[in-house]
Amino acid sequence: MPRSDKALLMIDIQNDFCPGGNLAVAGGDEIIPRVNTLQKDFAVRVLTQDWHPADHTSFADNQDGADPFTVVDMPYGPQVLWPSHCVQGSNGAAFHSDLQTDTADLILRKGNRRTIDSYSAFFENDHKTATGLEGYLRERGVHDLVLVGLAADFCVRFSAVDAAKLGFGVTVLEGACRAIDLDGSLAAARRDMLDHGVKLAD
Ligand code: VGL
Ligand code: ZN
Repeated sequence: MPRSDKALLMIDIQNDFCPGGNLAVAGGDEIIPRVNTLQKDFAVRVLTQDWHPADHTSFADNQDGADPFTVVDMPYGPQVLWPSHCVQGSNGAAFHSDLQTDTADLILRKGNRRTIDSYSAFFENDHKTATGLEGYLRERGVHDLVLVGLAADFCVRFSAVDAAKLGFGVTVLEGACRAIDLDGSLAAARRDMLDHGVKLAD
């Protein structure tokens, strides 16, 4: 029997983050067989789903003439402008069809408010507005988390750091993640996770 106080957090394994998607992460789909197998070892399984309205302010398309992958200042801090991705209800926002989703306890959607992005599964990018995931995990008796998914240097990173700050034991399985790696963002993410006590394993 898997330990009841351990949860597997599967971050944003969606078509737009896989090859052919609007914000494709190299090799994003390669992690799926391992993620499916891992689920058997966890009593609590959570999927997150990036879920933006088409007019989301993090999309370069919605910021006059701005190029994707540039950074702008938002009221809540710096924000990378992304190609439009994971638009609510679109095929790009759907989970990859090879991902086993029937086995999940919870699907948490994030980034659904127009004017604020949410990389972390716990807090929006103001680092204050809670998604409710902390309460869910605590009420389920979860103490330890294992994170896998996309992208290692954005949503996995910020979810892992927030979880560690909240006092969960956190491990990121790097072999079951893939990164965007924008201007050294993967190295910065690894440093940040280690500095916050996140364990990095393969
Ligand atoms: C993500 C950029 C924008 C992610 C989501 O899942 O890492 N990255 N939205
Ligand atoms: Zn997004």
